[in-house]
Amino acid sequence: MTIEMAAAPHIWDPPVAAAMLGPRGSGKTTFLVAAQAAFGARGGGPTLRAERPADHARLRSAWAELGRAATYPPPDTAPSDHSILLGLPDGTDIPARVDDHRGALLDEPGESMQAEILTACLAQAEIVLVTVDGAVLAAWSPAAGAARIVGDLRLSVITGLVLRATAMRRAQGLRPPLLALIVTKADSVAGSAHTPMASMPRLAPIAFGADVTTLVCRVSAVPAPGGALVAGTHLAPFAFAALVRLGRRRTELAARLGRALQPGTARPGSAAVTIAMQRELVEIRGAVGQLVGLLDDCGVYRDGKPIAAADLAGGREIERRIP
Ligand SMILES: Nc1nc2c(ncn2[C@@H]2O[C@H](COP(=O)(O)OP(=O)(O)OP(=O)(O)O)[C@@H](O)[C@H]2O)c(=O)[nH]1
Ligand SMILES: [Mg+2]
Repeated sequence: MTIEMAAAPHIWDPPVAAAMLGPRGSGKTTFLVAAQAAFGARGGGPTLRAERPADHARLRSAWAELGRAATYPPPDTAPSDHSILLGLPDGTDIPARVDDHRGALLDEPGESMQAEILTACLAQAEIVLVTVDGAVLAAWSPAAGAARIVGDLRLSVITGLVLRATAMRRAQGLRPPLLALIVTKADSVAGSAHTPMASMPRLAPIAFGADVTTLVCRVSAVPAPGGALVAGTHLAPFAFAALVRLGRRRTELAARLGRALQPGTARPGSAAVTIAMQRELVEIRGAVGQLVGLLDDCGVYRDGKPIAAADLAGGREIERRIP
């Protein structure tokens, strides 16, 4: 049979591959702990759970420790990987694998063995989650110039690594990774005189270049009295990557469906394939509807220009093209 008839792999196979990168102490591990704490329980809304029970328990106890004694997770001495599930209110689980790289790596010389391993690892990532330390940002004044803070936030090192990973991906025919700039410790930023989010294009121009799709969000991990976390935008980076994947699939399906429905193209069995594609498009629309709201309060950029979250998944343009 033709490619049109071949069963497409399931949309979430393989899981979304995410790599977390940011300086030592910028809040990577705490972000993961807080994300699961805020959204770990099923209660009708979206959820974020570690797939492995031991991982789930470890993240939960790290949060309990944070709430009880304001003790944050210790600095990492090795990378850790987490298989997580972003659960949508309708019960759909979107799997992702998150590699949390220790920030100390960014202080090592660029040509070290570890940096080579890190670049190879980043080249596998569909999305790179860059933690931008909100406490460092809050202490900065834009009038002081960007050079020093770009160094403090390790954004120049990160840019170099992302560029190398992008080149490796291109050599394999893969797109550049999506980028999420996660401003952590948003509680520290709250009172600052400038708006750090607005400074991002100046501090991380790589995220606003041609052919790059970027999310800018902020998160905080300060437990409220009683231990609950004031829900924030912790799910946004995962929802963002999911929306992009859904948008690509939707575009591909809409084109295939358009071809299949052209008069004179019917082949044996094609009615079943057409119905399956239409059904999948309906499912995609449902998932998109549940994900878009998770990007409220975030900035989404493509080629350096702000776009609506719905446009990540094709938006109205693709809706018009679906037969
Ligand atoms: N005020 C505030 N402090 C935070 C927050 N999140 C993290 N911190 C502080 O930042 C420190 C470092 O956080 P981690 O999550 O361990 O940082 P990391 O990026 O994983 O660091 P490495 O493992 O060394 O790469 C914590 O020990 C806290 O002191 C936050 O939301 N608000
Ligand atoms: Mg860590």
